[in-house]
Amino acid sequence: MDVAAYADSYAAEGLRGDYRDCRDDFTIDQDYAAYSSVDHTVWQVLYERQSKLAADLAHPAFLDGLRNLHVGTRIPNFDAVSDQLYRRTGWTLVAVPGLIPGEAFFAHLAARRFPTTDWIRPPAELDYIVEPDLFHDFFGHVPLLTLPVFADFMQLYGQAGQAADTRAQAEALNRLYWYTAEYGLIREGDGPLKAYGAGLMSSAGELPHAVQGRDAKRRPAQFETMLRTTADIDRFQDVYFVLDSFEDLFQALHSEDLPAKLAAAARAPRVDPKTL
Ligand code: HBI
Ligand code: FE
Repeated sequence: MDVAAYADSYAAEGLRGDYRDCRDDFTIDQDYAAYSSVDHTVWQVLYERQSKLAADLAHPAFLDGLRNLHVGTRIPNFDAVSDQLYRRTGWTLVAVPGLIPGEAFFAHLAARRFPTTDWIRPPAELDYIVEPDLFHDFFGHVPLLTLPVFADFMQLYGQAGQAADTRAQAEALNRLYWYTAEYGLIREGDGPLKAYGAGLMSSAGELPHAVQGRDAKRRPAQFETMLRTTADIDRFQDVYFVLDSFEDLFQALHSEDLPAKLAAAARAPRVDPKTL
């Protein structure tokens, strides 16, 4: 889809982001000087709140990433972070005005580029925002890209998206992404339960709920089930899937029978998370 057509359709939904200056791959330049002091303060408030929560609830690799990328109390400069990230796992950040078409998104991931929204939410939406903003994309997704096995999984995800034969298969991949990269939990061996999904990392309420909530439903991460399980995007998840290891996630997409599994999942009936 070309940028102008997408910008018109997307803007029509009333979501933010200025797509007029996008390059053909939907990237823009991060205009660091354009951030206001309010923008930096919103980042600082969210960063300090979520880092405190993440200290106990996030997988250690997320915390290492946050530290190693020197993520701090001002909005990060994407190019500076890309230099660091590239040295670790070959990933770089590209600025985008917001959600971009799946095809462009998959292509960036397949090339180890993470599309990162360039605007941050206003104070009035501090606690909840419908679409991903800079805080969700950066604080939620970027730190774990310093973990080689997860960085490799994210590239495989992009490649799988590019190879998907049908829309139904791409939608099955979206569901997998949702229950892993966005809302995934992990328990390695007899270690503690930890969160790694970006939607959890960037949410003050859902992070403790998913990891410690007695009423949260948790199930072992089963690849085919995650491909088929639907999700409600605007409330806490009905189910959280728990990985045994990041290696399992990588292997799920690395297997040569992935196309057959995707085709089967796309044909199979959807699974209602309430029935799990
Ligand atoms: N665009 N910028 C951006 N960020 C996303 O996370 C994103 C997207 N477009 C599509 C999308 N995610 C999902 O549909 C992917 O599973 C493809
Ligand atoms: Fe996300």
